[in-house]
Amino acid sequence: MQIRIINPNTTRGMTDTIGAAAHRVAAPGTRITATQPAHGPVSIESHFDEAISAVGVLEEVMAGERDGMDAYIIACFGDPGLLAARELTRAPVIGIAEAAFHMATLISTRFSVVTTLGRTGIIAEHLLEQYGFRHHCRRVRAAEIPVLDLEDDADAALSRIIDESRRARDEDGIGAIVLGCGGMADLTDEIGEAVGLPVVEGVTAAVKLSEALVGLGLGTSKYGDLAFPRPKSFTGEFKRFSNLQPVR
Ligand code: 5HY
Repeated sequence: MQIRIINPNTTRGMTDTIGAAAHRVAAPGTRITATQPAHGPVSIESHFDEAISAVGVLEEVMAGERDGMDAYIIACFGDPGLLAARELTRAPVIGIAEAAFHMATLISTRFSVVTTLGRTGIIAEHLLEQYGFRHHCRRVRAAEIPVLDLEDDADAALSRIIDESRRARDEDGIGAIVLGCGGMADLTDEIGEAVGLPVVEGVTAAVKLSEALVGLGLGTSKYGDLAFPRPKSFTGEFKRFSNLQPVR
């Protein structure tokens, strides 16, 4: 099977980190393609960044449909464009926040999230509510690091994430930590060893969930709100989206 894992920001180093983490856990028969949009924010740290990045995510799914992908992963902890992406395909589309929340509740009754900037914590809180995990999560914490520090100042970023994860362990009454950024995909083992709690990371969780869904012959339902978008005209620079037709 083929999984297209989409880093919604446009930082190639983070896309490579995400792709490498996905390859590490992929089953022998799973081929991973890690991509990023041709245009968009270099990092996603606000509602505005999320909104802009969603267009690129959708274009990557459209490209994946032409390439015959079996599943898609949106590798940003805000799951940007998730439901819109599901409208475009019969394949499973999984967001890394959604995947991490599901996995964390299978191994603990309470978890906390450790993300990058405190200002984006509300995005994770909205998703917890939307996906029905609000009562499982004790707190959404932030290491207060810019997303790209994960690439540009990795040692200092890791140290801050570990410190915040230890505070979560000691204060929140939890059984697991959820890492709240696609750029943390390569830090699971180091954080787990330093903190002494199970660490759930969304990229790798989404790879295994994608394999499970495809293996069960399950994909995005086309009945109801996730049916293909109604064809219509788009104007201006979005003219290319006019009268979209399903590829398969
Ligand atoms: C992410 N931003 O996973 C989110 C994380 C965040 O560029 N990739 C980004 O901190 O909201």
